[in-house]
Amino acid sequence: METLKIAVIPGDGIGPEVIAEGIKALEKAAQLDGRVQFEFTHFPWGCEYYLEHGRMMDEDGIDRLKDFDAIYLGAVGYPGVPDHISLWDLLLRIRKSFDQYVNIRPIQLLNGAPCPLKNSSKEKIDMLFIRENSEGEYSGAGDWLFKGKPEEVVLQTGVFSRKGTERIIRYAFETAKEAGKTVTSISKANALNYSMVFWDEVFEEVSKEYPEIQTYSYLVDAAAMHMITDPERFEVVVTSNLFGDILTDVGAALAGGMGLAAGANINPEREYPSMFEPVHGSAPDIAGKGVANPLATVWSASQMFDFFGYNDLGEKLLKAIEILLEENKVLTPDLGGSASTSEVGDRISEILND
Ligand code: GGG
Repeated sequence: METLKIAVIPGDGIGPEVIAEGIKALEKAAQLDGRVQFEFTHFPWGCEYYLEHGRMMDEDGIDRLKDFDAIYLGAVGYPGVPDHISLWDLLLRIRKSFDQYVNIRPIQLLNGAPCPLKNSSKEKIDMLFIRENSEGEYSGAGDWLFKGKPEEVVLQTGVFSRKGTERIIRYAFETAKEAGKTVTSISKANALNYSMVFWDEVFEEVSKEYPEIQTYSYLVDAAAMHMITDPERFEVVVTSNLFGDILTDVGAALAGGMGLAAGANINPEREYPSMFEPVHGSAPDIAGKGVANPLATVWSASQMFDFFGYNDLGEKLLKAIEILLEENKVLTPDLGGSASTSEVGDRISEILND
């Protein structure tokens, strides 16, 4: 039996609540199957840790995480710690240190999930967002000059390297090739006259290696509109770090809300651990109430199974989510129900058992 060592960072707010249910689902599916087992090690990193130690994680945290097969993360950010510190010192630090340059976010409307486009005949929503996850608008490069003075100027630099741009676009084409899908590139070359002109050129170049794949290109503003008016046109979508972050929240709204938005931060070369996390944040307004929706975290667990080659288990977990949604009985308040976070996790386990 294979043993996978998973570093668990529950993080802040609802993070620990949803992660507990994700672990429950991973363990149940693995136990019923018998080919794989998990060894979980918890790390108490996050905003509380920051308030005590002045940093979001141990000084040697990145070194310690190297020993794991994967990382399972809940959420980061809490009032009292500036959001840019909590994000950069934990989540983005891990993504960058481990060159997790692919952020895979499925936008898939499962049967039973609520959709604001219901009855509009435009409800076939099955997109796979491939978001560049290592540079671009999230490069961290910039400056803050003449702070507090009338001539104050702030610079935030987007960095688009040839290596970084080529590899994410190529990853999208490889994904589409395997799935027999189209590839859509989303950029903004009319306004961002260096970075996005370059992005479009690289997309054009790489697309020539895949003449059998149909391609489309949209400006990000038009894409945001089309995602709502005609979501069926999007299959595999490749876009930059910031655009991907924003558009996948639009996608989440179409496919059941943030409680159903899953994500995987992948280092495809497997030189370093990859990280699986729900897209949502720490939701301080509902933290500690036991009502957070754990399904996005369970879905991220399904992505973890896929990543390790247990695609049948990944599908089984996704199917369990769909059955639960179709039953329409054990759902958290965001989906119109009155069940608790752990009741949803328990029902997932029961469905896996059936
Ligand atoms: N689930 C992890 C989390 O707390 N994400 C919040 C967030 O703001 N993420 C930004 C990003 O994915 O770039």
